[in-house]
Amino acid sequence: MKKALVIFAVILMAGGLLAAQEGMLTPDEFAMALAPAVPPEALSLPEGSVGSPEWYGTTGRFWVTGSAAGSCTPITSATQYSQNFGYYYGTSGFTTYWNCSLQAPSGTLIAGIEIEVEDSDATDDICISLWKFNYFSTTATTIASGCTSGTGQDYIYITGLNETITNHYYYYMFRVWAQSGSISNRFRTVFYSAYRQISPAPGTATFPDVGTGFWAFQEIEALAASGITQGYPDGTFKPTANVTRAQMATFLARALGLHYKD
Ligand SMILES: [Ca+2]
Repeated sequence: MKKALVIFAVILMAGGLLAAQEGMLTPDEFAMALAPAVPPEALSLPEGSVGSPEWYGTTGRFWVTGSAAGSCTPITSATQYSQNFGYYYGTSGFTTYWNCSLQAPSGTLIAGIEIEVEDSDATDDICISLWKFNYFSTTATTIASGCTSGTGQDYIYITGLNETITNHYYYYMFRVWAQSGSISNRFRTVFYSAYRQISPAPGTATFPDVGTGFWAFQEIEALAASGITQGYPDGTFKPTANVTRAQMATFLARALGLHYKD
């Protein structure tokens, strides 16, 4: 009898807790709220590019593709350029060059680059470099570079890069060059693979109740810097308080940049 009373009391307490939390997100609702509401490609990818479903999150690698026709331009007008089934090549007989744009949001971690090529020239090769230019000093730095070798190679893939895009100081560009300037060395598509990152933590805290030693300090500061969270009117963040549906709706609308149709 006593045991039955204890069980009944526990059930009552659980019911009370559930009632107290009415209006808050259940775990399932929370997971659904975080699921992508728009196709990943609708985010800030450059025109003509394709992002993989792994665009979200900091652990999933994604690829961005640029076609030779859409992203690359020859750098001299004196050289004749031609294309065949989307492949670009020079016709001058000497080395020909193209510049290809690379657009990525600041904080993107470039992990690798790839170029689709056709090399059927036993003597000369086709090469690619990834460069960054400092806006203020106009100096160029080579981040990665590679060439085909011999014949039969149909791509160049360079991995192991660790370059964080910082658009405030640099702009980025692929340089492609074909040593023979003939159809024997041609290219069609350039790629980069990357990861998203969370901004490094600042030196001082925005909220007095989220100090620099708090376990979620970096993430909360990143949300605040992005305008997704603004804290309470008294300036605090209340990191251990529950999230209401209204607060979650506000976070999601700000994070996804939701707006009404034209
Ligand atoms: Ca070759």
